[in-house]
Amino acid sequence: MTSLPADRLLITVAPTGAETAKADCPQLPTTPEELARTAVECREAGAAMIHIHVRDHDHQPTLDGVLLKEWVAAVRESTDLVVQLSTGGSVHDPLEERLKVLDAAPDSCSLTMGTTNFGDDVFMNPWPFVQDLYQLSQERGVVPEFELFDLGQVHALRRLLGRYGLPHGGKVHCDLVMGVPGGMDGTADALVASVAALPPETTSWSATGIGRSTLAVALAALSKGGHLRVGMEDVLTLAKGVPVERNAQLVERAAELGRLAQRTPMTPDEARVLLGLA
Ligand code: KMH
Ligand code: ZN
Repeated sequence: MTSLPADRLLITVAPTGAETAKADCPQLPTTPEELARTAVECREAGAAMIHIHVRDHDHQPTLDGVLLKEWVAAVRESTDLVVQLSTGGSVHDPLEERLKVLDAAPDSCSLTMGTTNFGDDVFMNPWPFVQDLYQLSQERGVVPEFELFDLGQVHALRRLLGRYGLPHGGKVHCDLVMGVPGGMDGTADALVASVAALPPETTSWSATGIGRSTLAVALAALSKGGHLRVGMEDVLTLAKGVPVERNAQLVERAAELGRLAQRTPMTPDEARVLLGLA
């Protein structure tokens, strides 16, 4: 398989994140066993890739190398999902620790293209770090997903590709992360502006809208032919006052929106073709 039917829809699930406390949301998957169960359910619902943030035995965010490998193995043993590790971690993680995430040998890693105000915190991604992480991903054969929180970061991606060339596998996959307090708005207008500015090397892109912006962003992304990322990292309610009980509910909703737009969820093998992993 070298190319995909045009109707295929990549659904990525981001089930955990680093921001929500287990005590506030007991249904958040924060152990390898919970992650494996979540992965199986989300695969059945139409997800092809999983974006993972790891938690320690106290359910706190961690970049511990042993735990990272354990969580990657938990997903690989239970599903065929494409495994993407977050290199963003939490806003408190040091940059050196974030580079070491690639030691866990994921298929893909997130790579945020610039520093962003993140609520009351700052998500640090200085240019030297971005360059180091990108070159490391090329050396290790890990396919990056470029996380774009604002239009300036789209420009930075053009600069990065101009300086260092294409990622391992030759494909350029981006994810617009919208509606973060400090980043671009989660609106159709912001999505259209970002998509128009994507580098010409871009081969695929998805979008995710944080919180209340999730549906506006998903519908705009489908209208523009993009892919979707959903999950409890970004969204904790299905509607006002209706909590998400399982990540698979968000994947099911994304698959249903896709069906209305005449898109078919792609399999993990198709996602491997899309991302240059096949
Ligand atoms: N948790 C945020 C600080 C990523 O995974 O690469 C960063 C984040 C992006 O979630
Ligand atoms: Zn993340």
